[in-house]
Amino acid sequence: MVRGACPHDCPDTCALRITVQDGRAVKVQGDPDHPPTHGALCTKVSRYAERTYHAERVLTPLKRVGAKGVGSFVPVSWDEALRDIAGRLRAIAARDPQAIVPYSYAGTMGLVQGESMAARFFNKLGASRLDRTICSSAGGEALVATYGAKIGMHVEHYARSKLILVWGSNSIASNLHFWTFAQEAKRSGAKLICIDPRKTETADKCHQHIGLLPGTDGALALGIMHELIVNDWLDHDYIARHTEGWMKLRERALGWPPERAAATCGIGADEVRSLARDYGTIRPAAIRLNYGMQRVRGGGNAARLVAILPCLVGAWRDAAGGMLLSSSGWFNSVRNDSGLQRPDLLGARRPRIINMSTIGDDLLRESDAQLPDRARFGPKIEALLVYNSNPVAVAPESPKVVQGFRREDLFTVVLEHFLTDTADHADYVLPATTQLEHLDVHLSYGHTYAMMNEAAIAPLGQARSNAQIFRDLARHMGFDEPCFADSDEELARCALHHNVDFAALRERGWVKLTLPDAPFADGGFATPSRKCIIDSPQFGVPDHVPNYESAESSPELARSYPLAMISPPARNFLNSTFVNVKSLRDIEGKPVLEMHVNDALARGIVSGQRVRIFNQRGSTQCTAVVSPRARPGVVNGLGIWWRKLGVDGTNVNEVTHQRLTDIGRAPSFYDCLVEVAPLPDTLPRHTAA
Ligand SMILES: Nc1nc2c(c(=O)[nH]1)N[C@H]1C(S)=C(S)[C@@H](COP(=O)(O)OP(=O)(O)OC[C@H]3O[C@@H](n4cnc5c(=O)[nH]c(N)nc54)[C@H](O)[C@@H]3O)O[C@H]1N2
Ligand SMILES: Nc1nc2c(c(=O)[nH]1)N[C@H]1C(S)=C(S)[C@@H](COP(=O)(O)OP(=O)(O)OC[C@H]3O[C@@H](n4cnc5c(=O)[nH]c(N)nc54)[C@H](O)[C@@H]3O)O[C@H]1N2
Ligand SMILES: [Mo]
Repeated sequence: MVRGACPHDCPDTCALRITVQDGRAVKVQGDPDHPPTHGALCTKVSRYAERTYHAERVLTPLKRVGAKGVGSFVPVSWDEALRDIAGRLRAIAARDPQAIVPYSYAGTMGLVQGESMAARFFNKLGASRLDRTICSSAGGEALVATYGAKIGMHVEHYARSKLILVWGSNSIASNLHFWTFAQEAKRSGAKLICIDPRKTETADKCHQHIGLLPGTDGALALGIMHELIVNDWLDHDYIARHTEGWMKLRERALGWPPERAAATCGIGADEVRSLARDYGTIRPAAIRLNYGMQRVRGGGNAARLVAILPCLVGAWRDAAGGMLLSSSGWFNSVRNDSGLQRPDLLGARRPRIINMSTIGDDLLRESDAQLPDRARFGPKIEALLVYNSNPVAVAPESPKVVQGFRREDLFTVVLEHFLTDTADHADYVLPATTQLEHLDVHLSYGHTYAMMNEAAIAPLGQARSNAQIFRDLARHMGFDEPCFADSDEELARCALHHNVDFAALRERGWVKLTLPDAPFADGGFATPSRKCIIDSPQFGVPDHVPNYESAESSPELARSYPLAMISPPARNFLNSTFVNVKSLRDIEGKPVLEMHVNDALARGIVSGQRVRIFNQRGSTQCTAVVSPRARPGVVNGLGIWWRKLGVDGTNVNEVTHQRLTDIGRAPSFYDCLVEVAPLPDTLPRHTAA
């Protein structure tokens, strides 16, 4: 048995036990001793061995021979690939290293196989820096502005809550191990309320579902505050001692009676009233906020408003009350990012920053060296090195992303397990190891344990770990600082400060941080004043910020494209990962669009029919499912399919846009108007019984 950690971008970061027989991983199970994992894995990760031994794994370096996007490659040796890549990068760097851009996200959340040797490599090179905003930076920066860090409740304590608001989270699909604690609370009599435009499988299991319009959570929070004020359900002592700026927000909230909030949210005023009564009167009251609610223009403001709620009612006084959006900030004092990433290798250089969420536009931009400094983009992007991400499938507004990746004058290297939509556009694909084949150290954004992942098996074929590939590239570039020789094990040892006992981490597989049970019972937020910041010096007093695209904010656009589309994850995929694992794809079937019966009827659409989703940016085809999971006016396009495994070689990001959130420069995937039309002659055929 080998101890591992799940590498995926998920709050749960499960502890794994891998059974190896004759050098082959035969079983991947959850560690029964690790409290949050509790011996259980999701369906996807229990199939991890199937993914690792998949017949289509890329196991040798590949060089492109066909057109970009077609996916025709020939195998080449590591030496040939590395020499050619280093030569190409050296030539570009000689003109301006900022023309080289790293593109990575959380394909693995590991500290070693994420930004360690890779960061050292790009720092030394002086490449563009990447603003990694594609997922959580709106809510994350909102939390930092409010609490001073991304910190909150311990997940285990939800088991004792009496009220749980599951807010913008399909926990059963994407935060299963929190859900186990919520179920325990439910069995002990807690009330569970789900706040989500989609009636998810999680909503089905809650006592109440509030199906608001996407991007209206700020208005709902203000409506709740109105009721807390007028019914005097406030904890005046907590507010006075542990918050800053309440009087200004109080005044704003008084302008949001339930009727106004309800009209904005597209729900009933009684729903706002009863939600506020529950929140104002049931103790302990806990909120599990998740990132689904911040993928809209006003996501940052909305997250701030929700984060303020537990202070207003003093919910933090109890360990089983408060809120959790992310726990990652609890690790700030243990992670050694600068040791791992070596920003000192930049010297005095401060390369430009490219936002990963606007890669579509940025790949299509020309150099504009003649413009004044402030407006400058800098050099045209000439090379992209992609690892731990599949941008052609996951980045917004894919018509532009694809056009960018197809540029003949762009040199693209992709480190991957599979020929993804992105890898299909590469000049070189380099075979990377999976979590079973390499060493890593993990932290979590849903619990408070540091985790170890040992290599369970030898790398398959010629696969190399990301850290190894960047070590090899550094050697070919002639980078001779000793830090470029650090092994994966040395990187793992360097990932955490000495306040975490590395030997104990290795021995046990995980180490829990020492933290107070009720972290803000007596204030003590991570802000300079130790108070919760309501009136932020940077962002002011939070407000409801309407979507970019909605009947409220863009009535003209809404006449042509009257349906709001959200595109949350399909349960059996992890973003675009696992879409090519057949047993999981079989469960999901095909790309679907859930529609309310009224919206379907109005368009002559029936369940099972192929439809076209379109707007001014593009169009994508999928199968309509007329379903109570969709509310009127909102359609749910479950993601994120590989384009080439979809219906017409595209996916939902064909229609999403690149405009950024109010806080955190993040994409607004769920702030998107579309129209849907049936495709002729695509009714499902019924064979006579
Ligand atoms: N099975 C599975 N698990 C995953 C993932 C996956 O792809 N599949 N992805 C992982 C990743 S990268 C992340 S970031 C997390 C994502 O998990 P979450 O943070 O939970 O975010 P989403 O899944 O985007 O959305 C969660 C819910 O928010 C709802 N939602 C959409 N718009 C709004 C809104 O405006 N307001 C409110 N209140 N709700 C809204 C969606 O309908 C959805 O049910 O999950 C991780 N876990
Ligand atoms: N429309 C829409 N778009 C979305 C979202 C949405 O809800 N709706 N969600 C957004 C969110 S929350 C996120 S986080 C992003 C996610 O976007 P990405 O971070 O790109 O996530 P994945 O699609 O899972 O792709 C990760 C890739 O990394 C590869 N990988 C895994 N481990 C390793 C490794 O060790 N080495 C190397 N070299 N490769 C590895 C996997 O094979 C996989 O192809 O997508 C965003 N896009
Ligand atoms: Mo994410």
